[in-house]
Amino acid sequence: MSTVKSIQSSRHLQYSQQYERSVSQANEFWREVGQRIDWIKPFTQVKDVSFDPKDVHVRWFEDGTLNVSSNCIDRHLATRASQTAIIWEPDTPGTPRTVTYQQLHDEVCRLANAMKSLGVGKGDRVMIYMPMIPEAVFSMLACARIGAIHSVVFGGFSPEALAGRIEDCGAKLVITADEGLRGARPIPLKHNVDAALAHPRINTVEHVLVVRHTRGDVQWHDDRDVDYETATRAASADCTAEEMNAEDPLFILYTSGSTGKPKGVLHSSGGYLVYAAYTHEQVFDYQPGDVYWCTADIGWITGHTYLVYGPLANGATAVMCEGLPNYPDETRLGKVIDDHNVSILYTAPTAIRSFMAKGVEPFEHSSRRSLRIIATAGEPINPAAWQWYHDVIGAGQAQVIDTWWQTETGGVMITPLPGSTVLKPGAATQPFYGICPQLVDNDGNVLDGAAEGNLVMTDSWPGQMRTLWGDHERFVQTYFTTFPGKYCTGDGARRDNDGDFWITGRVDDVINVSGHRLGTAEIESALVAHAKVAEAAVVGCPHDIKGQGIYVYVTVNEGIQPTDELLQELRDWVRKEIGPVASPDWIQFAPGLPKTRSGKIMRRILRKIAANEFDQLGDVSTLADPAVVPQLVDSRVNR
Ligand code: 6R9
Repeated sequence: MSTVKSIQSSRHLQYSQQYERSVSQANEFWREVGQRIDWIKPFTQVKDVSFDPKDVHVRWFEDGTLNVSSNCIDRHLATRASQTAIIWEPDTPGTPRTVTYQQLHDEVCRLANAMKSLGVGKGDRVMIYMPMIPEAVFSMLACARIGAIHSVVFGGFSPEALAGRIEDCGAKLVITADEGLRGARPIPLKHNVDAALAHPRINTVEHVLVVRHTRGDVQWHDDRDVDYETATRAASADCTAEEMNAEDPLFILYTSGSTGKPKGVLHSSGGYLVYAAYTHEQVFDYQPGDVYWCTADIGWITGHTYLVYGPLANGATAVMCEGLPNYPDETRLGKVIDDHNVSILYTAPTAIRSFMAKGVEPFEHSSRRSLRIIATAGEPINPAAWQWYHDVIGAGQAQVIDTWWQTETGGVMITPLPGSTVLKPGAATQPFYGICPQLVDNDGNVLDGAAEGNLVMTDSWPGQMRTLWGDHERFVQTYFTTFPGKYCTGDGARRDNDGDFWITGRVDDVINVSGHRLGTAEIESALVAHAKVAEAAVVGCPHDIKGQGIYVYVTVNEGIQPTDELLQELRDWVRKEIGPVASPDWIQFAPGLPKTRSGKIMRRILRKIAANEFDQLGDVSTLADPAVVPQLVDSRVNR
């Protein structure tokens, strides 16, 4: 034990020294880190950044050129052509499919050539709406190879949501599959694409490339739909990688904000890849030979950075699982770990809590001895789930790494580093190298020492988003005006006496359901679009498994009866408008909503009622009609 401690303290010293240098000599530090990827033309400029609201810009390595797909594939071929890049686990347990780096090269090149012959080129946008199959990874890398900008949409989003994103980015091509599978349940992806493209306002899509995955029935439009297999088999397995500028966009990923429609977060090629590869190595202590499993869907940023770009840039062997890690039952997770000798596991607190609810028995069927690092992301992890992750899934021997970050940050920002940080259940602990977090109060005053406040960043890092697609003004407004000159994360955090950060959750109207980010405004606007709804207010509410659940208050139009049928109708409506991810957990018919005299809904009160915290409603006397509060308390949904 004492040796372990002394190793830890010496590594901790290493972290402190390295961190100190990474911020005091940031240019030199990132110049060195930037060498870890292959540049076609090496960069000379490291950084050109301003957070000043009058002129926000973020540029890294801006005179360098590279290709992201060559970095993830070609440069490994000399030494790892026959090494497995991807181990794919099908939804229903069966024979896993493996893809070597050579095969990855050939598949990506064929697809890149097929895309070119469909007229897709540098700067064009390609929508990827795919199940978790290797072709999804090929699609992302094929875009990168020819300089097209991909935008992956999670398969759990509806045709409406997909249409909105296609329209926003003006996609030329959609890549999809006939169906996806999640726990043996088919997801009608191609059908959803057809429905999205039926919207008259969508007129940019020329082709839909379709992978025959389940071979389920789909409608076929000869003038538009192209069979993936046919198109790629006809194409050459060589495709010269496009020389891209470091600042050329790599992808757009839509994420929810506190207001309005989803935002198209734009990431760059050079800075993003450097940050993805470097954090993947450092945060997970990735070493050659490790088998690494990230359970995130590629529809989320975690899937982008830590299932695809980070691991492949580092030449790793990555496990990709099509379905749910608890399908057909809770023994699956452990079986996959044992079968492939997984040494690094990265998952979400919500998954851990759902395993925890089923107890330890399923884990008696596997040893999980191969695990060295077990990490989480996406939402705060409660100490009980942290401990369970460590004791049961990690068999008491793996280190728990709780990583805090966002779609916007591109990679992990606040995290323990294996072996060098003293772990605390529930704490994201220390800033990663080069990251400058600060806590400020609501007036922007800097809080020192042990304190709780708004989490902001005072300086840039290479993985930072560059803008919002087509709306730089909204980018500036959303992230740089609340605390001028600083990047506002939208999260609250507490710093303890050791300087460790504990993330307390969103301070805005974003809710986090099973690690999926949803804007309350988005769900509200879907609800009020229903003919029977007059008004709606949505709040997050504690949920044992999901972290937060969706609690909806609805007032109905004159003459409409608040029936159980209507409840179901509204649930189905939200699923149709946004997708199953946004399905309300609780809906309460409300006679009225608590509003200020200026008409602003007091969500604070609605949150307390939903959470059964009636003694903490605070001052309600400023409401236009305080009498609605006891009525809402009386008619609340029993949870
Ligand atoms: C990577 C990802 C971002 C929001 C973020 C925060 C929450 C993520 C967390 C965490 C506490 C952690 N979040 N990781 N909260 N501890 N380790 O999830 O990106 O989907 O954009 O969500 O998720 O609230 O602001 P994204």
